[in-house]
Amino acid sequence: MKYSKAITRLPGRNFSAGLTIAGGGSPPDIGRALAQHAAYRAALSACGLDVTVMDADEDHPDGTFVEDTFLIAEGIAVATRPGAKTREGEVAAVAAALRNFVAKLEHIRAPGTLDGGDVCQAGRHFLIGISARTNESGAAQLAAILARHGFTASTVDIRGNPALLHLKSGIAYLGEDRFVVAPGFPAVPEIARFEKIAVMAGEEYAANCVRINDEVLIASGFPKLAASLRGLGYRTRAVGMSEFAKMDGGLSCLSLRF
Ligand code: CIR
Repeated sequence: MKYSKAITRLPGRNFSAGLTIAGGGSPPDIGRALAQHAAYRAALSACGLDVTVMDADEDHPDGTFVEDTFLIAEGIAVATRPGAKTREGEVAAVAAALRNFVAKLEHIRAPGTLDGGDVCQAGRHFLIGISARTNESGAAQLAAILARHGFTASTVDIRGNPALLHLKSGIAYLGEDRFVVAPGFPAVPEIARFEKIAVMAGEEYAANCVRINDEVLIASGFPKLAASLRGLGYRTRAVGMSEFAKMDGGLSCLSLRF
């Protein structure tokens, strides 16, 4: 799939007040987070994307994780209903930014909840994670919208694996019938026929990588996965993610790509 655009949102001064289960360690440094965000945007541009940068949302400390607010796929834009109460208010501003690019927006409605991080597209099929953030109703609503557009969908319950905040914390689709899969990710019958690139223990965070046009964006500091990807012929581009990782954010969640 060829992408040409991305939407991103700057982290705000309140960034360290966001949700975290990883937490516990040192809080993120906002200066370093802004520098990493700039490098991330530069990487998206280098992959050929036109990058929109939204102002920080000082009322929503997790607002920089824009991926959770929308699901965008060929001709479809679905406003989510984030599963964390503190994140519900993030959607409206992203919807406004998207209206510059997309004619029609669809919506997940109560009692459904859905985070974009729980949705992984693999060609014409979507995996939807049932998680602490995405419930059965949200997944069913998204599956119905996707079906109207000719896509199929199935769910994966990740609630048994506390290391996975979202589905895409543990899995990424690269194209060419290939997934990157973190250790401990549940078996998914719908993707049994696909090739799986195993992420090594200790490199779990890197499973959240992103194929963008001819490159794979990967968090820096994970040499084994980078080497496996290069061995398969992918061009990799590493981006520093330390400050976003402290708030449980991965590479994919910092942008909406379309
Ligand atoms: C949260 O807990 O919602 C944020 N601190 C991190 C969200 C990361 N999003 C993602 O992986 N798609």
